[in-house]
Amino acid sequence: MKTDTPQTIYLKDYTPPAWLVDTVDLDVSIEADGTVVSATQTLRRNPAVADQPLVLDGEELETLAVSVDGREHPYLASATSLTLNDLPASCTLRTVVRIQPDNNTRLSGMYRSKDGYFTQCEAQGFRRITWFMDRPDVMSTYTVTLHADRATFPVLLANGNPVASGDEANGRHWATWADPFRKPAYLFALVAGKLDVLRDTFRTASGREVQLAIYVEPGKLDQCPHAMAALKKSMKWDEERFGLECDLDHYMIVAVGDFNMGAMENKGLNIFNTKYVLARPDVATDVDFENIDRVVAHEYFHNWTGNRVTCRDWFQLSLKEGLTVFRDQEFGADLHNRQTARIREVRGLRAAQFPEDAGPMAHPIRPESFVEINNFYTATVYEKGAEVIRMIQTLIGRDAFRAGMDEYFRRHDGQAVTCEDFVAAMAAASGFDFTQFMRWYRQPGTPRIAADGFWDADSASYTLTLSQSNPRASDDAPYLIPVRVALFAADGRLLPGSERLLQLSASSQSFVFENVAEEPVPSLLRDFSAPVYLDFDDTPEQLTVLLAHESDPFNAWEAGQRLATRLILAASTEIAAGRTPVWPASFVDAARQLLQSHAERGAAFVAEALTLPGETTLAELISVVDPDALHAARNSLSRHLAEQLENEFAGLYASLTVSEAYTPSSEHAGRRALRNLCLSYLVEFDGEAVRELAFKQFREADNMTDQFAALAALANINAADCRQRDSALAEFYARWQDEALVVDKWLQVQSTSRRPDTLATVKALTAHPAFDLGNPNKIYALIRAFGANLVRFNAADGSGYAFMAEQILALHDRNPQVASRLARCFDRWKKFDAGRQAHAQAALRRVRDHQGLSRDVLEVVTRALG
Ligand code: B3K
Ligand code: ZN
Repeated sequence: MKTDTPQTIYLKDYTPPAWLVDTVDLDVSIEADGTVVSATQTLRRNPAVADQPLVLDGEELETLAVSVDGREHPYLASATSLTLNDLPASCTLRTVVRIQPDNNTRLSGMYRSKDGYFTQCEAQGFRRITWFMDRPDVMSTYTVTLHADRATFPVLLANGNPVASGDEANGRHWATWADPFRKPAYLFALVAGKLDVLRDTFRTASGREVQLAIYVEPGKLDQCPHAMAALKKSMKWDEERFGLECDLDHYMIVAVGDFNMGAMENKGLNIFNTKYVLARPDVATDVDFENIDRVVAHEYFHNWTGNRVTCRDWFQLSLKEGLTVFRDQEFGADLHNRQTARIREVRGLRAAQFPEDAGPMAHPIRPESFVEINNFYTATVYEKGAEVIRMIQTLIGRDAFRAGMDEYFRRHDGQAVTCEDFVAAMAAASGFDFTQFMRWYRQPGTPRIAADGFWDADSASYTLTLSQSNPRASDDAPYLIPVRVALFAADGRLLPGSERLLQLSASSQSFVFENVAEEPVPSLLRDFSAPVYLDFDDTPEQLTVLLAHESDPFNAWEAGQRLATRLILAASTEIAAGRTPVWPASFVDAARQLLQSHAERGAAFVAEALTLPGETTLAELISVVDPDALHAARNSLSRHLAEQLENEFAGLYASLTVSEAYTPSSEHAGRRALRNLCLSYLVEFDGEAVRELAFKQFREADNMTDQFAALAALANINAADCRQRDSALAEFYARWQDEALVVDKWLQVQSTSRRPDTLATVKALTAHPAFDLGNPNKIYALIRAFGANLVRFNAADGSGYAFMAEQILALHDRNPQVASRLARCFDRWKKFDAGRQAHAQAALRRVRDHQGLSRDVLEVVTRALG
């Protein structure tokens, strides 16, 4: 394997393509000694660009023939490019290459999985299939013919519509597909395999009938109906909310167990990780069901935001990803529970994106440079990108946002465009000036807002002063930040007329509220109106008022999180100093009231409100993190709540049982969530009675949500004599060993366990038959999830770091994209003490200095060490 010479690509260097490709004809023949790809492209010089040779991208291609207009033509080939000089202004280029999908362990390009051949071309996988200008601003019309053995690969699929098919000699067959829509190469897909199919249809608002199909591993059809229902709901929702109809005759989803990411929006032929397709109540949890809704919708929504209008270059990735995440979030909120959806989005943002934005891989939602584009499919581009879109909607309102979307498609349908083009359409539709707002696209780092309030009794006015800063930004210029605010009375009443959307545009700015007759309790950043840190010295009493009375459920939840955060951080300092933390009765009282209010406020909300902030989120708030003290502090608060509220938890546990047959509805899911939260508090005591309680739930559950919650509770128990823990883990594996996605859960429940011996367990599991270094889901479940286990990964002796370095090196050549994601586990190494830092640095150096390290991993570890 050759060593890549890492090259940095810059946004400022963008130039349009010198050639345009109108049509692509692919003939793909799957044979015993490889796959032969004959590609015929009709080319013409781009009239807008000065004459240049034709330079095509390629990777691991064995070139068999090259001809121009039917005649041999000289060419210059390197490992990654094919250059042709002296071409006529328009011509037909034919190349024939052989590729080896059976040896493709990177899962980029065309590769073999258990049930057949699959492709993944975003971002730059098409060049691993044939010579091509592999860039998103080259859009062409594709026709594809596949040939393969009929018995082994009865299903032959490509983008678009089936045109013709037939038999060939030697038991082979062929099929031709034509995609009427121009598309960039990254949206190309093909599948050849032995698969079962679930079919359905959807009639669009204008009366067109779309054929729907979900292809899965034989025997898994009973796990497809939920995804099919999600697809139909998404199609309807996009018509209603955005007036966007499906433009296809055939919409196919193919599920594959070996896949680097979640799913891929290839035009008319989505390829999905099985994790986001397969579901049945006994094998998938409520969260799995909801994730499937969201991911199916996400890929479907890309058909407009990504495919009809695509990205000019890869720096614009957030143009399609931020917008499409925003769309799937809105769909999920409408379908399930808007309140808890928002809470979970923000929890996720704080656990993944805020740390990323403070670490070595920090980048603007539109990066300005990269070495390996696959390293930039990040929480920043996706989730912060979605927050930026949400802020646009907040600033101009829902109706103007819809008008802006209409304008975006009116202007750019069929084009490859930039983030500026999107914002310009929003500006045209709303009249809003986004000049200052564009800073959100250009700067890395999470801005901070410091707030200060002053109530003046004489004038009955309240002055709120907001100041902003972002130490990671390249200069001090202020952002435009929407800040939703309301004022409450001490008894919890909303002060009339106090609900406002403030536009913070200066470094420091004061906002005056009139007719405020009493000292108010301010509620800032309602519904998390901007992705920022808020520094405000609110008192525990004020937060308790908001937790109990704030009518914006997000900020009610947020008040509880702020209270818990302060207590845990203070306790962590106490514990580090060898003292025992003391917990205030007021917090326990607030928690008790929450539990008592579950009928009015909703079980799902109460479950979110009583889930303490995660260790990774808390660690971001500390300058030098002591992971053991932080872990002990958080657990100590859980245990304290469990002791003080034992009766409440036990009572609710008994009364919240869902007696109806399982459905993943948000109402039932909310009840299960709260009941299982009660269980997780009860096991804090770890006595025989609660072990039995959890074990009974484990054994008797008729659905995976309850079974897995019980297993997770038991898996955290440290006592060596806990036979229920050992039995549950053993029984779970024995029962589900043939369900790959459930085995992933079994691995993950062990790699994320609090137990001190977790690393030893994880190491042992790497040798278990269930583990497979060739399968990304297994690596994510066992290795990457361990890397997110703050207290165990960051063990003081450096054992977690050394283990991770080994795993990265074992994988970097085989699958650079997945290895690079593992390397991201080191992002926050500089937040720990000198001893841990020395261990982490040694591990990172060991990886960096490895001969022939893949470009993906090299970029991540170089930035981490820099
Ligand atoms: N667009 C794909 C991601 C492709 C990842 C390439 N490394 C999934 C999605 O966002 O829908
Ligand atoms: Zn996407």
